[in-house]
Amino acid sequence: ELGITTPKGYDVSFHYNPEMERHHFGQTHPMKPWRLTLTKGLVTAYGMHYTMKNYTARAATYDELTSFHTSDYVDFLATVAPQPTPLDLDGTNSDLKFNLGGSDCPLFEGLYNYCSLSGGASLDAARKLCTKQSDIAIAWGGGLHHAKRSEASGFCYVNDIVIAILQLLRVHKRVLYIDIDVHHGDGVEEAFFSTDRVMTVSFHKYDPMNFFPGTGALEDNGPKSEHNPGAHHAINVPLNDGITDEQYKWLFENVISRCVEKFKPEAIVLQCGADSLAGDRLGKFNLLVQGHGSCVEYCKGLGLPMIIVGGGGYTPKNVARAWAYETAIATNNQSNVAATAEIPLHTPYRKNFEYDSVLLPSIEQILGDARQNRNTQKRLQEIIQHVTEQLRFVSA
Ligand code: ZLM
Ligand code: CA
Ligand code: ZN
Repeated sequence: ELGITTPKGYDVSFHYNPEMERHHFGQTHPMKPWRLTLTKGLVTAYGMHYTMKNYTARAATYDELTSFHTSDYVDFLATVAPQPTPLDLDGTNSDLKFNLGGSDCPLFEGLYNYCSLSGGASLDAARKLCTKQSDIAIAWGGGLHHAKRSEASGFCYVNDIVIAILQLLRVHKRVLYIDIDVHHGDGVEEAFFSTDRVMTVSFHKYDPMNFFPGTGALEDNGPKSEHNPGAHHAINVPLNDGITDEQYKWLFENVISRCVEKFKPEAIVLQCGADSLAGDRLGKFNLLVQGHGSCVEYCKGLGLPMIIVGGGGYTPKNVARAWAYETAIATNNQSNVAATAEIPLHTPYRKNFEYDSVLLPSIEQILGDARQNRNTQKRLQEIIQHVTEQLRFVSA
């Protein structure tokens, strides 16, 4: 063991079910549930499990799933037979029922179990916050932000985040949702379009013709119909490829501090999609584990009860690095992680880690050369300007 002492700090809980990793979307599908096993392996290798409460997440019940989703949709998810991955690779097959069975959202073996486990973990996390048994509750198996009330979308079938936020709203007046996945958090945004009790903030790559899901423009701040209390409560931060740690951290802190100041949330849900890291199979940012983690650090520093969920992340070893590092931030184990920059030898998954087996590889180690940064400082200033103007309409 590494001689880890229990650091003073927040009560942290970790909600995980090893059953999730047994599910496969298909041979070459980007979403690999075993990245959760890799994450848990690293967390354990560093001894972080001694400094938080560990819960085996249960499956969400039918009633819990239908707190957001329609029963038609959940019934179909529960009963539809698994189907082989379709050959229709462009996924433009519009006669799919509930958008299920295309190449993005295949009908694989055990799908309903997988969805319920993801939902159960995030919901357990929410309940721990509601009862004040946890200050920070972590559910890396959640974060599936594209799922709609009655439709699967972008590798997401059940929106565990919406279900968890609905639970938080039983106890907390206002919930701030923050999404650092490289994709727009459209499902969560849409679910809370008509309430002023949830503010959603998504940072994402925005290129409507070429990048999924194509929504989340700077000017999209919630439907501005006359009597919609939810207007102005959707904040979008559209970005281009190549953004660096320094820019992202600066933008994140500027945007989030303003949101917190005006909206005065009583709880935070942070979606930590790791496809915003450099070297991701789908994302093209230049973020290091440190830059991604600085968002978790900043949110923790706000001192509000917080749920941390996963999300995207398609280069499994980098996902595990980021989520282990972020677990360390939550549990105050950061110094242990930094001091042991080399991944501990006894991790059973060490063979999965390249780059000399370090936890915090440099951009050169990951990419050879950084991607060209297509974000100008001027544009980032404009974003902050627009967000500030939107927030004039928001009050606690
Ligand atoms: N084609 N296989 C992010 C969700 C992103 C829609 C274009 C599918 C893929 C992708 C699937 C093995 C989160 C789109 C893409 C080809 C229609 C997306 C199966 C490769 C594969 O090799 C693949 C046969 C597949 C899917 C790439 N799909 C890349 N990008 C997006 C969805 C989810 O990270 O935000 C949260 C978990 N879909 O661009 C198409 C339009 C389907
Ligand atoms: Ca996002
Ligand atoms: Zn994503």
